[in-house]
Amino acid sequence: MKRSTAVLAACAVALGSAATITLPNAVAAAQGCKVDYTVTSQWSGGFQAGVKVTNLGDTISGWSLTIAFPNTSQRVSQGWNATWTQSGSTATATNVDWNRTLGTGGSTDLGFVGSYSGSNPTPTSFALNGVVCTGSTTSTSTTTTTTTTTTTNPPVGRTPVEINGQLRVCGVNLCNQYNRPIQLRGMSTHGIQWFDKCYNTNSLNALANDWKSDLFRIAMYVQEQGYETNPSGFTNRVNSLVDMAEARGMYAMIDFHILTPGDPNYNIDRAKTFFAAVAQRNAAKKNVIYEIANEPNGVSWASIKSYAEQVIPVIRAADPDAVVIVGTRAWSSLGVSEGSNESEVINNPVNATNIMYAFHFYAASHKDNYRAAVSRAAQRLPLFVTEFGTVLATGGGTFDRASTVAWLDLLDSLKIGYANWTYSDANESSAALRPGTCNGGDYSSSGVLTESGALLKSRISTTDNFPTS
Ligand code: IDC
Repeated sequence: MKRSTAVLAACAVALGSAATITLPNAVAAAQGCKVDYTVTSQWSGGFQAGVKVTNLGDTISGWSLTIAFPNTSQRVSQGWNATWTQSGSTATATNVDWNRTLGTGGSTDLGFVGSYSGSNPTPTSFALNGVVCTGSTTSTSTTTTTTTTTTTNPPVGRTPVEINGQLRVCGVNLCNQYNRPIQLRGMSTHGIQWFDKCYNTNSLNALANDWKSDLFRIAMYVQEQGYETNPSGFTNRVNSLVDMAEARGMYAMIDFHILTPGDPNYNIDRAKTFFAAVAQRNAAKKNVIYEIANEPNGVSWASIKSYAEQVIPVIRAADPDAVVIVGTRAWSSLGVSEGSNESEVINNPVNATNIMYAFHFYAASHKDNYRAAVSRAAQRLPLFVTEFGTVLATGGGTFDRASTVAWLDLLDSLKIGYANWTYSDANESSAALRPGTCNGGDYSSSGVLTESGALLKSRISTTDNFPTS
């Protein structure tokens, strides 16, 4: 019904007010689109724009978006998340591999840096695969903080948790309730002791509905003004964030974010107390994954294994069927960052079932030799990339698109789940949201995304491939 109405509308446009319309036997695919165009910053002679494209028609595989500027003074000089060209006053963005397919209602975030002379008028129209996008919006968000309040309800239809149910480890994979391998893709919070205000109704709605995130990792630092300063307060906050993820059908990964000191045994009593509490409280839920040691460093694998073999039984006593993820040596690099490799784990695995091992990378720092280690290790060990950044290991510096894309392509091909550092507005290049975003209510428009956020949102929001039998 929806399809033929749209075809009729398209024909009516093409034929003007023609009285009789004969539908072809093979009904053409319905087409339609919407573009939200936001000038996110502007300076003398130059500007940056975010372009959110939403497909309102049937699924398309392969697309190009044209943007008609009113004159030739605007020039796209550099764009992302698409291949950009310009001819006269028309700029064209053509899909890249990973955002080729846009399902009905699916969207992708593009952006570009451009130049202009005189004033910087907004585009006159947008068209996706030649069909003009109706209902498009244009705005400038450079001087004011957007205060739109999003009142979107939790997603209707089947959420990641509804489809996949209780997870378990099967072989080297994470499997769903049908015992079929799945990949979960999502975002990590920043330290909740610092960025707590970023995790609220609107931001979680955006993560579930717009990002279509499967996963929400809750990074609870233990030191640095974290858990050790207020155990019950942090335990309660983690539990409430688990509930917020559950209400939106997302998996919640509870990250015991040890970092400095790097020996997890320093915090073993705190770990036992914390995990006993959260495992008992959340035992009946299907959406919880426990990550017991963010990034051990400067400590042997034997010490990490000993820690894991004491903490895992505490979790199992309360919540027997949940997946537990164990950090690995050298900032969860499987030992690589301290000159070792995955063989120390393969030869001496943690004595427990239903567990996975964490691998972390920062794309601008960790490249081919780390990818090679993951490719090898993935044949032998269940891996989960519980944290990664698109930038340097400092969390800042160069945003490395090429290395990030190489990593994500590898993880997709191996069905290795991931959470990106960070879903926050921290003033560092790893953050997905522009500084100041968490002071407002808008987490959905493309104007709130950093370059890193735009790339990750495009990747995470593509249709999941969750087997249901
Ligand atoms: C970084 C944050 C930064 C904060 C610092 C303090 O991005 O704002 O000041 O922690 O501890 C990790 C860690 C993660 C780091 C991140 C970037 O798990 O806590 O966050 N990183 O340095 N491992 C590798 C990189």
